[in-house]
Amino acid sequence: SEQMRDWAFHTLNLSSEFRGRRRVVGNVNFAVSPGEKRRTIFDAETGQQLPGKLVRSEGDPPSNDEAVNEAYDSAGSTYDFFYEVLERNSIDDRGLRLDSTVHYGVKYDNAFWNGDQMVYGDGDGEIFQRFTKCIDVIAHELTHGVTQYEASLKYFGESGALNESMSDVFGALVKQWVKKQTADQADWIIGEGLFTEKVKGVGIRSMKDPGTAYDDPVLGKDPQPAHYKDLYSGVKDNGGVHINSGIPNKAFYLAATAIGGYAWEKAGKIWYIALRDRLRSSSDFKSAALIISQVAGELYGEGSNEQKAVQNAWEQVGVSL
Ligand code: ASN
Ligand code: ZN
Repeated sequence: SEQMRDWAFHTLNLSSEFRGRRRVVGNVNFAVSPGEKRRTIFDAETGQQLPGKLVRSEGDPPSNDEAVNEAYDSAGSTYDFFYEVLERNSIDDRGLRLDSTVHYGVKYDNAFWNGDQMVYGDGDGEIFQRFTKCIDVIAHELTHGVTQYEASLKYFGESGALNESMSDVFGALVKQWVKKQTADQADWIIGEGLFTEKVKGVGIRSMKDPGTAYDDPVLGKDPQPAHYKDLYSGVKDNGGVHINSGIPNKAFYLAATAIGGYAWEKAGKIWYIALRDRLRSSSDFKSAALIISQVAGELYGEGSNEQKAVQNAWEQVGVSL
């Protein structure tokens, strides 16, 4: 019966508990089959109380509010990407419900994962438009949830920049997967179209050319380095988590384009297995480069073109193995 199949899955899935280091927390649901996503969208109505008023649940028809529908649809695409491409059942790999709150705060210029759910501001309309506009921004926030359940990369310094980079990597991959773009066809811009037309910039970060996404009188210039020699070592931004992520972002871009084809098929899989099974909360760039290169060798063979592409990519950004 249907119920037997669910129990069979969950019995099997329990053994995967010991595959990596897994935490068993959150809203685990034993009644839902793998691949069946559950989304709920809440409206904070410009307040800051979370989660806010429930406005759309799984299977409900679209709302009249485009932010609600964008949060719902892109959370769905992100779930589908992780399930179909990486065989992961939601953020915790146990079917966690995906909760999102839209219209958080007044003119709130950010989106974030708060440890339990996604939260999206409407933007101030001067610099930023609403944060649900971009699927890669939504997938970025959801990936913070995945990282929390897996490597749990400490949100400071190099481990924090790796945490940020993982969110950009899977943010970009979800967008490319939905658009069916190869590594060569993709723009590798995070948050393309998120700025208003007043801002001089194409998006919030470029994985292909870190440091070039914007150069604007109000915002200033994109501060991301593309090479380890330009690592930011100050204390701003948790030790530059959104700044130094340019370095591992560029390494991913270089590896994915050297391998060629759809970036999620090989490069994405290598990075994901490293995130799920190998990286630790205190991993730095050098240890991540080593681990990711090892995973490439395990998946595609020692000395394979895939492994060489990954090793070369890290060397090109100044992180020697
Ligand atoms: N949007 C930002 C991020 O996901 C929010 C933050 O600074 N944590 O990284
Ligand atoms: Zn982030």
